[in-house]
Amino acid sequence: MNQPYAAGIDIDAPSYVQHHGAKEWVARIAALTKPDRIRWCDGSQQEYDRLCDEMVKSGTLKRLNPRLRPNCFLALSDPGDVARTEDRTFICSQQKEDAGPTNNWVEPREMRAALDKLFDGCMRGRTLYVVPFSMGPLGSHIAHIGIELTDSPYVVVSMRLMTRMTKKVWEILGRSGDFVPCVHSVGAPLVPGQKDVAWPCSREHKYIVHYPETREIWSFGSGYGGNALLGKKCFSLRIASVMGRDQGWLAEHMLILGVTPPSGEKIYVSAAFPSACGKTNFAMLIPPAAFKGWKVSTIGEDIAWIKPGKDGRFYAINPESGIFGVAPGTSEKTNPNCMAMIRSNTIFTNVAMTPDGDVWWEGMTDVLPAKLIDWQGREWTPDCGRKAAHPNSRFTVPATQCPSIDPEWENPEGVPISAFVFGGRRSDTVPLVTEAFDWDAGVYIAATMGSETTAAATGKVGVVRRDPMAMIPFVGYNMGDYFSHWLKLGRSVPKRPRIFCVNWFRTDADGKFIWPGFGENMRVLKWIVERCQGKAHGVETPIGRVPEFADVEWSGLEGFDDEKFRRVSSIDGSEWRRELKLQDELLRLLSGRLPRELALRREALERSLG
Ligand code: SAT
Ligand code: MN
Repeated sequence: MNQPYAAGIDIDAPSYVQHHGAKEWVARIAALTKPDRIRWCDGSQQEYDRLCDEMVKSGTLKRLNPRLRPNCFLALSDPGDVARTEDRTFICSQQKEDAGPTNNWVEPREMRAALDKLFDGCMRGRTLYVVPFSMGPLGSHIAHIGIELTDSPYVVVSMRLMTRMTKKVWEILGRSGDFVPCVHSVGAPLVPGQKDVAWPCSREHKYIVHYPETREIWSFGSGYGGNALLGKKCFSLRIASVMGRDQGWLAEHMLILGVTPPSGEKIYVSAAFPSACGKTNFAMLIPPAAFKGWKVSTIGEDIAWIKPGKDGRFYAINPESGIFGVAPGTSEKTNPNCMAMIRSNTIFTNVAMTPDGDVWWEGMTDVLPAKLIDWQGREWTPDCGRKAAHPNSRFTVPATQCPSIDPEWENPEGVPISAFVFGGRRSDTVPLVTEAFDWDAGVYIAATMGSETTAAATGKVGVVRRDPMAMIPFVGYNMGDYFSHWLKLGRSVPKRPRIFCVNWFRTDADGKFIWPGFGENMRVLKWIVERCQGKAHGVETPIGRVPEFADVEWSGLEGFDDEKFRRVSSIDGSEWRRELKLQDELLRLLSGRLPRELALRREALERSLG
């Protein structure tokens, strides 16, 4: 049944769309945003190819050299639209307290009024695309469905890579199934005859808005990454964290990897790191040659949805089906699996282009190319003093292309998790690896984890920013309540995972990393796996259990002696007493809703440090 929405045009829904609520919603949004036309996307390859062709014609995409990068494209964004905008991201719960002190909040009625004005006519001259998608394998009891309405074809093709975007979603929804409505506009209407730009966005207004009670997402003004691909951080973390709180599961900013030791006794590990800590590299780690018979496989590299299973364990899925990874720093040395993954069928955004139509970014090769077109479309030479690729430039690619993808990665039941790992970037204080004494102690470690800011993010280096569970920009409700949810849920799961804390980033007096990192992180991972299997030895310290030098596999790593090991793993009482004081800033901020267990754990820690 088609419905007129404006000037007698109807929404022309395909017959397989049976969901009246969804059709009404599309009609309502179309009446508000006033697009020139509506396209119902089916997620097919033909549709993807057609949209890419259209974007090549319009100048939004460049086709890369088909010999060097078959079926790959490059998009260069507006220089003012290059990353998620956390200061323009809002959690609009009815009560301010329910968003909590770590989120931006605006009263929902006030926000709706502001957005109504902005969205009115914002798609003029453009096409409204209706994008049905599933986060998680179709039909999995851990998966959920969303529909994104967007006026950006770049978003449509990106959503096809990042989510299960298919018209089959409409079958699953039937006449009345639940979905998360996601409305997105680049916020750049066209007047008749106005020529479009390659990367439309709004210079004046950016809003990334979540209504947790009604589970809606509204995004205005940006076409970039997590601001616009609403299945990612907006749905899979901010809204899903609220769903998880209400329904008894976890939506986490975590990679999921499998480790198979030579014995064949495979286990799965889920790990949370703030951005710029090498999550994608860790998820695709290749064990050093000395680790004969060990295998690491990838389930996901950014987000995990984790649900208690009937057997008393946690089961996790990767809700995404693609990878939206940071390009700079990715190389044959740091992540060969990733380099193989992005050889074809990849959309690159804001990287540099070589004269022969390939891509390049800082860190890709030791030798700099003599000439490039940089991410702003300008000529670049090594001595020009500018970066060729934007520091937050990206590749978007189907996860199936990852050489280390785990055979279970689409298992609708998920995979059982044996360990949670939390890590930040710390030049001192935090040792290479620690195992928490128990669940509550682990939640404390995760809740108080911090990471030093990198110049790219803030312009300031070395300031510790608290980033609980690497979720500070992603929890859709009060962070204190989120800690309570973790404590409670863990207690209800008899075979809960062990919790570990890692830090690859301790530096020496010259500011150089002491730990070699990358594939060598396998040495730490092996200890974690063997702790879970009850095999490895560790010693107690005030902050948790740690390996001694002899507990770690060193074969094949020349020159890393016990003196170096001491420098990456020592625990200094005075550093830790200072650390507790720094942690207090966060605990005080959340004091209104901080669970008692964490306050008690803080006291116990202080006592044991003496
Ligand atoms: O832009 S995204 O939010 O998808 C990636 C990130 O900032 O972590
Ligand atoms: Mn992320």
